[in-house]
Formats: sequence, C-alpha cells, structure tokens
Amino acid sequence: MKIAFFLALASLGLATNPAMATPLTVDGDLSDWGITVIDGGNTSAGGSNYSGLRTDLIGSMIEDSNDTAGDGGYLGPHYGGQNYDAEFMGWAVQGGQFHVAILTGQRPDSGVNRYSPGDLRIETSLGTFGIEVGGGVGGGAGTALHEGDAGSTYNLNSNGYTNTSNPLLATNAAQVAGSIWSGTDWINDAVTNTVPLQMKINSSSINHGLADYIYTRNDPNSAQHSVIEMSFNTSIFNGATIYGMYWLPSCGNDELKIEQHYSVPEPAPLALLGIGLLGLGLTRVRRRG
Ligand SMILES: [Ca+2]
Ligand SMILES: [Ca+2]
Ligand SMILES: [Ca+2]
Ligand SMILES: [Ca+2]
Repeated sequence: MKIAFFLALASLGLATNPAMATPLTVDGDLSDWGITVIDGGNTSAGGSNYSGLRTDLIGSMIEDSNDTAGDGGYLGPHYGGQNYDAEFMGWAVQGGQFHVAILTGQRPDSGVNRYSPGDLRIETSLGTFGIEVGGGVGGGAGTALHEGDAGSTYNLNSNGYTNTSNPLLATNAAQVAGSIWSGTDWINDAVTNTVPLQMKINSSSINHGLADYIYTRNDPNSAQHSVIEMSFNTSIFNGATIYGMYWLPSCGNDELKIEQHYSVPEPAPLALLGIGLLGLGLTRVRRRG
C-alpha cells in the first residue's frame, strides 16, 4: 500500500511537471499538436492556425493553400481545391511511440469519379515501410476510420480518378487500416506515374503490427478538414535510420513530405538484455579459460 501511494504521488509529480511535454493523443483532434483547425462553410473560406505548433516535433510540413469549398482552385503545386488539399504533416516521438498527424481536405470516402487517399510511406535504412490509410471507393461506414477497419487498394484512370470502370484491386483482408508493412508492392500516382501512392501487400510482405489509428470525415459540401492521426511503437524500426515520410491524394496534385533523418534508438530494456547476454558470454569464456 505504501509503495502504491508513493508511486501515485510520483506519477502525479511527473504529470504536473511543466517540463513534461503535453501528451499526444490519437483522437482526430489536432489541438495537442498546437493546431487550431478552422473549417469554412459552403461559401466562406476556412483557414487553420498553425502559430501554436508544438516545438518538439522531429519534423513537419505546412502547405495549406486553399480553404474554399469544392474541387476547384489552385493548391500549389497543382489544381484541385480544398477537397484534395494536403495541408499539414507532423512527426514526433513520445514515450517510445512514433506519432504522425496529417491534416487534409481529402475525405476517406470521396467515392467514384473522385480522388482517393494514398497510404503513408516511410523510407528507412531497413527499406520502405507502408501504413494502410484505408478509404477509397466506399470508404467504410461511420464517422471515422479506425485501426482494424477495411483497407483498400484501388485502380485509377489516367486522370487519377477512382471510377466504376476501374474497380478496386483485390486487397488482402490482412491489410486493414493502421496496419504496418514492409516488402509491399507500391502503385504510383496515375498522372505523372513517378510518386509511390498506395501499397499492396504480397505473399512475402511482413506485417509489423497495428497502429493506434483514426481518419476522420468532414462535410463534403463545405470547406472542412479530415484528420489522420496515428501512433506506433518505435521498436518497429529498431536500430534503423528513418529518411522520410510521404503522403498524397491519388491525383498526385499535392504531396506532404518530411525528409528528416532520424536514428531510432534501441529501447532501453533490450539494450539492458544485450548487456546481460554479453555478461553471460564473458562468464562462459572465463570458465573455459
Ligand atoms: Ca490528437
Ligand atoms: Ca486548405
Ligand atoms: Ca497543400
Ligand atoms: Ca490503401
């Protein structure tokens, strides 16, 4: 009892210590990232506020160029309107977990003859990893996609649209939203055919686990925003260097990228285990001598 009380006091002390970073939470709300998401209406433009963006991120990219409702307008680098604006991507490490957030006008269920969301691509010294974002034609039920919901791998026409004459490619049932893979096939964007857009697992792909994951929906008739937020254990990339993270809608008109190198530290318990095994090895050598 006394120990439990002491631990409770200690954790209370940690929680109230101002030096501790505000915890990041996978909930579809980006206030924990320091972003105030401001939606527009049918005719009024929105315009999110990034001035309070937290300063402890490993990397981030902001390119929020058009908050007027609809498909028309200039995004920079290309045209597409708020419905496809890729606006913000951020990446942080907290408590042994990677956190990634994306802010976009791209709904998960944009439907046929429209553009659809790509998957998250992570380039590392151990190769290319992909995290299934879900969405596409249909896009699933509910107000948001969560980890374990159906994934999708869709065909595109030459404009980058998903449409009824180009049905979904067969997506392996294991490729659920939030699932993390290496050794997958990547399908390039349909317009320039140069940027890997979405992944498709094959018989030799490796599943590295399931992220805590959410992809919110918005109102398709106004200038609103969808949020993709996820968290997964850094041990997936144990000892690797991460080179960059990439996400784009299927039109390829707008791309978010964070090309920040980050060496993933080995988790402390494994490092201790390594020292322990080394110790055993030395003992054995000594006994032989
Ligand atoms: Ca959040
Ligand atoms: Ca925008
Ligand atoms: Ca943009
Ligand atoms: Ca996908």
